[in-house]
Amino acid sequence: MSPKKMGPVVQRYAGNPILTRDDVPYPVATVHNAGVVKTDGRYFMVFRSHLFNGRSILGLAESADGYSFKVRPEPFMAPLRDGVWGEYEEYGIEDPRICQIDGDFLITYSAYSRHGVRIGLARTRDFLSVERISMITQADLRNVVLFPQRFGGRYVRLDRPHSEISPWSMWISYSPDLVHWGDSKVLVKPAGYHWDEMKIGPGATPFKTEKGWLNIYHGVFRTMDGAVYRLGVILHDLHDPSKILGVADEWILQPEDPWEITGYVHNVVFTCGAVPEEDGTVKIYWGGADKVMCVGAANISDLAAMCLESSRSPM
Ligand code: BMA
Repeated sequence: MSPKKMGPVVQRYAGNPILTRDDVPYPVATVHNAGVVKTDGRYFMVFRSHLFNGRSILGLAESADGYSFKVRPEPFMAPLRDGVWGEYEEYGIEDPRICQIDGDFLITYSAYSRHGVRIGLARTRDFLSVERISMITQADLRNVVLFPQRFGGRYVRLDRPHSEISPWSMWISYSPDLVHWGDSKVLVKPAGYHWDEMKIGPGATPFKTEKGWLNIYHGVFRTMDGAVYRLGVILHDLHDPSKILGVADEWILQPEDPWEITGYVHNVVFTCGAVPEEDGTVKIYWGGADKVMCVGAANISDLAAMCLESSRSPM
């Protein structure tokens, strides 16, 4: 029996939404699409907020239990105004993912400007100060997640280039230094007439399990009523993340709560962060309708089983 038959794969937290604009001590229109990491028993959340001019900045919230978050009085990252950053962050910064590696917390985020969207990489060690490292893509790539370990001495990332010719798919690339990336190849494509047929993109930073790396991603389906964003799960080989062990055929989460169905953009659940816990569950964080933050928990073994036992073809 598939795990889904026994109940929802992701158990929503009864106190959702866990963070809204009312919790932010400076004026913002939304709180959503947050990267989350747990370190020394504390949860750090870097979340996106629209300002009232429609452009986004990143805020920081902290929690002792992963459910109840307190927002810092000042924004964590706002677009810089000078140099290369000023040029490419002019229209705002969005959708942060956090990856803990070698004692650093690396943050990848979408930087928007009149030149398109590209990905910036920043680093913090303490969530107090943050430094920009580099722009790591050219235009028209989004959803960059880093793996929290090196493979053969190289950093590894997943991303999603924009292409008119092929449906928007998930790719992998490698880097010796986090700045220069290459050896790119496509790993997973949207499946025709499937819940993720329009486009897919990496979501949360992948996390290690006994069976492989779990990658919670988003998939989009176009309907007569607009697009629907849902979450799914992919399992990558432990030693070679370019090897796909399975792509769960069924979604794990779709917009159902009122604040997922209605908000800034309707019918969206979008993840940028998940935290595996010692009890065998993972807390998955998602933005609801691009306006609020929500959390739910899933059994890690159920997610892996969905990938291994009822996989659709990756390509
Ligand atoms: C995507 C990104 C996300 C957003 C989603 C739904 O293209 O812009 O930031 O959550 O659309 O609007």
